[in-house]
Formats: sequence, C-alpha cells, structure tokens
Amino acid sequence: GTTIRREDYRPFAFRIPTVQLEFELEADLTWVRAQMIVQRRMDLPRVSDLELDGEDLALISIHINGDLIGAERYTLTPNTLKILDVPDHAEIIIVSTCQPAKNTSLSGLYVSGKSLFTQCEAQGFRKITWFADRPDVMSVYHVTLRADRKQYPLLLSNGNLVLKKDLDDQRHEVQWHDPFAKPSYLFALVAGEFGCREHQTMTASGRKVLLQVYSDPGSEHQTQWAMESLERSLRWDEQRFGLELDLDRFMIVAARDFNMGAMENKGLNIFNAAYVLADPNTATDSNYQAIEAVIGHEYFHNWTGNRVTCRDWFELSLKEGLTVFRDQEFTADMMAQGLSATAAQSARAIKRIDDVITLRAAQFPEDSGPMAHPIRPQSYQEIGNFYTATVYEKGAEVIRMMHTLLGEQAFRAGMDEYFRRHDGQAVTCDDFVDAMNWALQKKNPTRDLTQFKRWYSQAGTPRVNASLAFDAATQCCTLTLSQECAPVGVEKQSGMKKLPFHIPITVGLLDEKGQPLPLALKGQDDQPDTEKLLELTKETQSWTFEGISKRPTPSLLRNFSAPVNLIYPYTNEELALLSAHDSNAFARWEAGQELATRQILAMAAIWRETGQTPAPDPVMIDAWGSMLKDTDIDAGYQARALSMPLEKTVLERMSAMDPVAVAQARVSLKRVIGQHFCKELIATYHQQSTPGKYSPAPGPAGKRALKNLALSFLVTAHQKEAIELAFQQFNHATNMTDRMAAFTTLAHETQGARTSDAITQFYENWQHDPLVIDKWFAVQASSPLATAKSMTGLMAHPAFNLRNPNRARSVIFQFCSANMLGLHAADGTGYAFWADQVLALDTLNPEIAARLARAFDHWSRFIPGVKDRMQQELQRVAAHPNLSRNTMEIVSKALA
Ligand code: HT7
Ligand code: ZN
Repeated sequence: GTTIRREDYRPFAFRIPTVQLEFELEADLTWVRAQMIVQRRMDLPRVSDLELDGEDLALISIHINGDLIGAERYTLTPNTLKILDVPDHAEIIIVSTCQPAKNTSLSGLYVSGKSLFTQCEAQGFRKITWFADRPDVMSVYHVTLRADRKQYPLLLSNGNLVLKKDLDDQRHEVQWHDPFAKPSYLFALVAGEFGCREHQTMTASGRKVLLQVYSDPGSEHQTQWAMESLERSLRWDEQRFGLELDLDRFMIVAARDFNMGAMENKGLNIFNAAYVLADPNTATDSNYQAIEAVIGHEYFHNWTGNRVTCRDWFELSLKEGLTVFRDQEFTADMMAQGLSATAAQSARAIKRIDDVITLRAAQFPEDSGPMAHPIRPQSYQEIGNFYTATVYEKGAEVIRMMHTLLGEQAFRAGMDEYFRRHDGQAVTCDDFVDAMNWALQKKNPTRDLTQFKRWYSQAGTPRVNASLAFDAATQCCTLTLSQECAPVGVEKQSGMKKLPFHIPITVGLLDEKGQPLPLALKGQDDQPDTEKLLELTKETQSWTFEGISKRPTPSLLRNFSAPVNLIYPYTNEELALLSAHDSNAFARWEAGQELATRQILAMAAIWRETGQTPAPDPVMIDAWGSMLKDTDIDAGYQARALSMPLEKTVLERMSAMDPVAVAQARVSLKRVIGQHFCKELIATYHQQSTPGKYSPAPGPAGKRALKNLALSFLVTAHQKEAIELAFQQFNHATNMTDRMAAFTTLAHETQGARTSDAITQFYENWQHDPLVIDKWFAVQASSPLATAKSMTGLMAHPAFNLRNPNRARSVIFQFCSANMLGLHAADGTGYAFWADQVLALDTLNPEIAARLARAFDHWSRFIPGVKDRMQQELQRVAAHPNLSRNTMEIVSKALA
C-alpha cells in the first residue's frame, strides 16, 4: 500500500472560507450540491489546479463563477477531482450523488435503522461530496436539508437552526448555519424520526443554551443519565478550565450502527447508542460510568479538537490525548466530589487504577508489537488504523506527565496560553508543548520541555530499572534509576538511535513497619517530605537520602507517574508490606497486583511442565486475607485490590506467551483464594447489600463490585452455597449490574439445565433491547466453554447481524480478544474462525475488520506450535484478493 509520511505535509494551496451544502436526502440516492468560495493562497508557491478528494460519488455537474464547465476543464479519477487552472477567486458549484443504503462502511452518509447519519472523521466527508478533505482547511458551513416529511421528520446539522419550511410532495426543508469555521471532518447531518429529551441551561457567563438528546422513539426514558452527564460536563469545563459552550444549542443523537464510541461533530455529536442509553434495568454500573466519560470526552472536544484542531492526521494525539486526559480528570473529579480528603484520595486512586489497567492491557502490548508507533506517528497507510490506544491512552499519559511536572496551576496557565495563541487554528503537538513550556518557564525560567518532546517521536514502553543501596554507617540510602527503550515496530527497520526520555517518577520510602520515611536529599532538604518527584532524564541517575537508619522498602512510580515498566527486585514480603501499608493508594494496589502476577507466572510455568498448578506462596494468600478483612477501606477500592490481574497483562510479561497456561494458572489461583477465604467471602457478599433505589454513584457501585467479586471467587471455587446464591441473584436482581454479574459467573463457571435455562430466560426477557442482547451474546462468546463451533451456532441466531458493529463486537471480538481458551483451542479452529470473520467483515466494513485483524498482532511472541498456526491464518488473510487497505496494512505489518 501507499505510505503517507508526516514530513511530506504541505499546506493546501487554496482557502475555502465558505461552503453551502444542499441535500435532497433519500436512502437509495442522495443528491448533493456543494457551493464553495475558493481563494488561491498568495503566501504559498502557486498551484494552478484545485485537487479535491472524493470516493464512491457520481458527478453531475461543475460550475465555475456561474459557467458550466466541460470535461476538458477537469480530470476525474476514482479518488480525486482535479479542476484545472482555477482563477484566484472562484465560486465553484459541484453537483453529485451518493448511495447511503449501499454504504456498509458506516463512514460518509449511511443508513442505520430507518434513519440517515454521517460519520466524517477521518476521511468520510469525501464520500459525501468532493472537497479538500483535510483538517487544515476550515470553512463556515451553511446547510440546507430537504427530505420526505414522514420518513425523515427531523433534519439536523451543525450549529444553529435558521429556517424550517414545508415543501410540495410531502417534503420539507430545514436550514442550519454553523458560525465557527471548521474542518470537513466535523460536518454532520442526521435525518429520521427520533424521541427527544431537552434541557435549558445557562453558561457561566449567563448565556441561555438548549441541550438536546435524541434517540429512537420510545427510548426517551433511557436518556436522563446522558442529559445529566452532559450538564455536568458543561459545568466541569467551566470550573476547571474556564471553557464555556460557544453555541446556542448542543445536540447528541444516538445511532444503533456506529464504528466507534461517539463523534464530536460541532454542536451535533453523534453517539453509539451504547454510550447514551441507560436505565437501572438495562445498564450496568460500568455502562453508566462509560456514558458519563464518553459524553464528557465528546463535549470537551469542543475546545480541544474543534476550536483548536489538528494540522494533519499525524497530529491526532493533539486532540485525542488531551481530551482523554480531560475526560479522565472529569471522571476523577466527579468520583471525588463531596468526599472527605482521604475518601477523595481513594476515589481518585480507583480511577487511576482503572485507567492503568486499560493502558497495560491495550497500549503496552501495542507498543511492543508490529503496530508500535509514537503518539505522533511518522507514517501510515490508512489513518483509520491509527485511532489507537497509543494515540489516545498513551497520549493522555504524556499530557498527564506534563501536568505532574508543571503542577495544576501552571498546567492551567499553559492551557489558557494554548487557546490564546491558537483558537480557530489547525496546529501541531509541538504548538501545545510550546504553550506548556511557556507556562513552565514562567514558573521557573531554568526548566524546559525540549527533551520531554521525545515522548512524541519515540515509540515503545521504556523499562526503568531501579536499585537501592543502603549504607548503615552513614545512614544513607541511594536510589539508582536507569532507563532503556529498544527500537520497536517501524523504528527497527529505520535503524533509529533512541535517546533518553524525560521521566517523572514519584517515590516514597517505607520503614519496616510500613511507615513513611522523610526523604531528605543529601545536603538539600531542610524540611523533607515523605514523597518526592524525581526526574529521570539521563540513562542512569542516583539520588541519595540521608538520616535513614535501616534498609527501607521503596515505593516507586506512585500514581503511575509515567507510562513505563518499572522493575525492582522486591521480595514477596516487601510487596506484602507495600500492599498493606503504603500511604499511596495506587501503589498499594500495584504491590498486590505484582504479587498475584508473579504467582500466576510461577504457576503457569509449572503447569506447562506438569499439568498441575502448585500451591501459591502463603505470603500472597495472607496479603489477600488482610485486604479482604480490612473493612475500613472503600469497597470499590477493595474490589480492585482483590481482583486477579488480567490474563493479557500477565501474558505480556512472558518471553514466550502461553495463553492456555496463563488462563489455567489464573483460574487456579482464583479457586484457591475462593476456597481458602470461603467464609470471609460469603460474609463480604452479605455485608455489601445496596437496598433502596438504584444509584450508579461510586459508593453503591463499589459495594456491588465487591459483592459480585466475592460471588465470582466463590463460584469459581465451586462453592455450592455460592452457586445457589448466584441463581437467586440472577432471578431476583433489581438492576443490570447484579443480574449481569450473576449471569456471567453462572454461564462461565457452571453447566447443566439450570444454566441453559438462565441463558434462555435472559434472552426472552430482554430480546426487545439490542444493548442488553449485546451483553447476552458477549457473555456466551467470552465463556471458557465457547468454541469456534459454538460460535458458528451463536452467529446463526436470528438476532445476530454482522453489519451492526456492536453485535460484531459482542460476538466475534469477544471470542477473539477476550477468550483465551476458545481462541487458542489446541485444534486451531479458533484461529481459522478469526481469519474467516476478518475476511467476512472486510467486504462490509474495513475499519471494523482491521480492528479484528489486530487480535493477531502478537502471533510471533507465542510459544512454538501456537505461533505457527496463527501465522498460517494471517497468511491466508494477507493472500486474499481485494483485501481493503485497512486490513492489508495490519496483516502485512504483522507478517513483516
Ligand atoms: N474523534 C472521534 C473519532 C471517531 C472515528 C474515527 C474513525 C472512524 C470512525 C470514528 N468515529 C469517531 C471519536 C473521539 O475520539 O471522540
Ligand atoms: Zn476523542
């Protein structure tokens, strides 16, 4: 495929200050008239032809300054329209048609249910009309929509409503005007029949704004949480960043068919219905939290993305990393709201833990595989493949490190400066760091972020090795940190020499009782704190602390202050001490997880040799016992601390990955804990009841998480009483969190008539709600009992539909990415299933197919036998004729 390189960026030779779009909307054939003012940029080398992007369009006519032009004045290829020799100033009108009902890619203008939706990021606008479909061309849009009144009673586009009128032939017309210049990827339209929830509110400066949430008729009762989340997002951006909503109305529309989570189109956000609709009976606590986070995320894009946008798609992390950081902080602030200082610290730690789990499960593997790239990639074949955990989640970590280095106040000053300099512009990640650097230097002129910028150009997860030397004679303790980061992904081929990163590492030292020690840096500290932010900028650096009488236990990388793998030769006893006593709640969790990870790795190694799993170290069992019995800690925190590490995170620590051994060892450890603490777990289960009206707030949600974790340990331990409890909970649950928890543990851990009845009953009760049926499919596809054969059966169910991404995700993706035993079945049928599904999806929806293809990124790191079979299936996919550019990029990089 063709590779697009960052260094080849050239500004567009023309400005397009205004665009007037007219649509005659019909599912089979939509007619589009685009009228634009085009001005040659005199500040750039002269280019005579205007080259526009287009895909799957039929051209009807082109007018320049009122004159119809003939075929000699333009050249047309499948993806470009070149208008030759255009005047310096021109009004160009292009009339074309497209076919929404035939568009299964869900990019451009497409049909979902009976409605029409658009998705233009990254390059979908070119499927609607020919245009300079790139983020640095910004225009003011005026949009006229015409359609059948009955079929499409609601016609929405960006900005403010200008006019509404009825036309002949049962048609009507609506006009919209968005006063803010925007790139084409932020254009949106929606046509169809919807229910609407409305709310009038006021911005901080006293402007009245109308908030609207649209969803399928009859689902309005499920949009209250979304509306409340939207209002909380408005308030939070005003308070934390001084940023107000800039339009008179802000609309959210829920779509059943959507490739990602949601889209921040100016004033008209389009959402996957999964991130809008919730009621206690259909949505779990995690669904509620995800809805609040995604609504926040898209709303925050209005400033970080829309008002200031990206110069080109290499700069994607400029808006995504920053906006993920903002949504993470929003959730943390919402969780800590109204709590005492200690309770707030634990609430923030919970959010940090959840984010680090995601980062380690999705981004760390990406950073060590064939798709590894810096948060600002150097090249791509298909931009749709670069909406990655690296650009989003690692991008947010990089912003978070700047926040740690600058402190809240200077970070805010940097944000203010960024908007002061760049409002209304399409800019780069360097521009953002420069604004932060300005704020840092205002605070301390000797500091600067030049070295820090390497996080934008170098890929890979740095490894930081720590060692501690203690000298009893001088009562000094020296901590030495050294960093390394081998070339990964494309870096390997380019022979790139990597340079040290600027890594903030927050540390503490504990005495033998687990009490914090003052950290007096030799000759520097008069009033030492018990925590220090160290900045590792060289390959190796040491810090010496004085006045320490015994060898301490270090607490390293508190709050996960940098996205690195920190290695220290802890003993299990030291980890247990940290897990029980560290004053930093994140580090306490981390120590417990490290204990469990080591245990699983050790058990997996022995299982491979002998087919048996040994008894775990009593130190680990005791640590779990102490955490379980500690009733002073927050239940949500306790649930995270007692959880087993994810299989994926453990696998990542193996030099030769053995998925079956890891899955077996993990479940054995869980079973041992369940059996060992049977009494305590049953007590915990009963103590954590949440009577009364359902609330998704962190308090009751935490209790449910702990109760359901206890249940799952007990069921895994085959505890008879617990299996009975699970059936009761399944039958009598008053909310979906408890129902799903019981259903999952039963479907995954038990077999027999009662279990299959539960599966049938769940379907019968919820068949009217697609989002609940997604859950029903997902539970079955991720069951350790599922096989490629049973998956084929599941996909024959009348409710299965490959064209609906949520359904494909809940069935195929669950099996291929969340079911180690099913995918890696010894007969290889799981691998063949993966390849068949990649190919089937590829003809319908290449973006989704390419995401599925990534499930095999790590084939070469698996144990012999496993990897050979995975490679064969990858080769089968790669050899398939007419593979999309999206999937081709993924499989060819995997096989390179
Ligand atoms: N900015 C949005 C990205 C997005 C997207 C990208 C490619 C294909 C389909 C898509 N739908 C939405 C989502 C976000 O980060 O807010
Ligand atoms: Zn985003």
